[in-house]
Amino acid sequence: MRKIGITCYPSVGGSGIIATELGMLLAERGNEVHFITSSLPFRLNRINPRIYFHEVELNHYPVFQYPPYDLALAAKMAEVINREKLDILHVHYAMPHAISALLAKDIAEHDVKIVTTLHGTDITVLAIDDIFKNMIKHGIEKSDAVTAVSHYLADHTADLLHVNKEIEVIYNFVNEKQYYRKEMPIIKEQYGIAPEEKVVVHISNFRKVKRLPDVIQTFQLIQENIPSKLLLIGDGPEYGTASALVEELGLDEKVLFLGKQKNINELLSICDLKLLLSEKESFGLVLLEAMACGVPCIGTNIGGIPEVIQHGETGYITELGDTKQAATYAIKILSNQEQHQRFAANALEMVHTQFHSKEIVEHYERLYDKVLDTP
Ligand code: GMT
Repeated sequence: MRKIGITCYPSVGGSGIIATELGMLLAERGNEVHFITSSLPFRLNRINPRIYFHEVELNHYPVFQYPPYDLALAAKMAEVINREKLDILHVHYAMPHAISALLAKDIAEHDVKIVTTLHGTDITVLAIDDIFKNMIKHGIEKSDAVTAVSHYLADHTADLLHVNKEIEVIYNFVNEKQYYRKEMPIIKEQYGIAPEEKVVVHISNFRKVKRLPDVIQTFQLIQENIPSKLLLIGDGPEYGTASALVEELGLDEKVLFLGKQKNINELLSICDLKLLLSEKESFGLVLLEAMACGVPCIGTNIGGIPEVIQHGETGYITELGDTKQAATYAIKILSNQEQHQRFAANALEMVHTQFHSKEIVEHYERLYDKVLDTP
């Protein structure tokens, strides 16, 4: 039995989902798991006596202009490393979590190995800011092992930071017990969607990089040819731009803004096609979630997306900003039932082979054992 500490951003987001699902699966496999996070991870929904939660408390000290999250986290990590005698501290994000972990390792008396997983946002955003570049490089090089969620991200990190460190690719996964297609036509009815209408979906945190206008413009072309509705699930800074565009294009009746939702698998189960037309995406976990629910996907030729969608097999890859091409592919899938069924079956097959949770968790365990065996 290994004693593993896990740190991530516990709020909604792919990295938090992966870290939490990984922790729950590791506990099911007999490991003792200690989440060290600023609040209870939102996906932590299963009871297991081997799962512990240690809250990083942020007090507002009058002398500090900002509460020092990274330092409070390091202090908490050091406390948990010592008290629980952790073997591994697995942090998600090089910046700031690997840096806090390195500091905690220096402070703690008990020896611990640090494993860092890169999810993309830390590298693509922070590593192009010169202030943080060397710090991220330091966090990566001083970790005992580093993983990235796609080959794209591993290569991009190596090119951008010239890191002297092997970066192992371990793909993301979904919890297959939660993500599967449930036939629930009642949900379609509740949202006012007619049985013959096709449902297109986009799920994200509505950041600019997710290119919501491209999603809406693609849908505009789709609905001219196929009776359909677009579900926009999530919320974020681009909400205003998206809703203005929907109004401008006269699509109010056809685009449903659902906001943040919990039971994504049930919503995905009424969907026929998923669009992810981002300009930055190291993996695109939402694609895998859709594929697990038998939904074919169209994504841009960006980052790790082509590693998740097999062009012409589970969906299509389009060039960034080419909404006409995306719509042509969408209409092709939605108007050909045989092709749709084949893509859906292929997508499920991919989830259960290339991205199977058991294989991925075992991969992480092998990595933990490798670092524990290295003096
Ligand atoms: O995409 C986001 O804005 C959220 C971000 C996160 O930190 O959760 O997602 C990143 O990690 C996910 C899990 O590995 C990946 O599926 C996303 O592609 C990645 N986002 C980007 O690279 C922009």
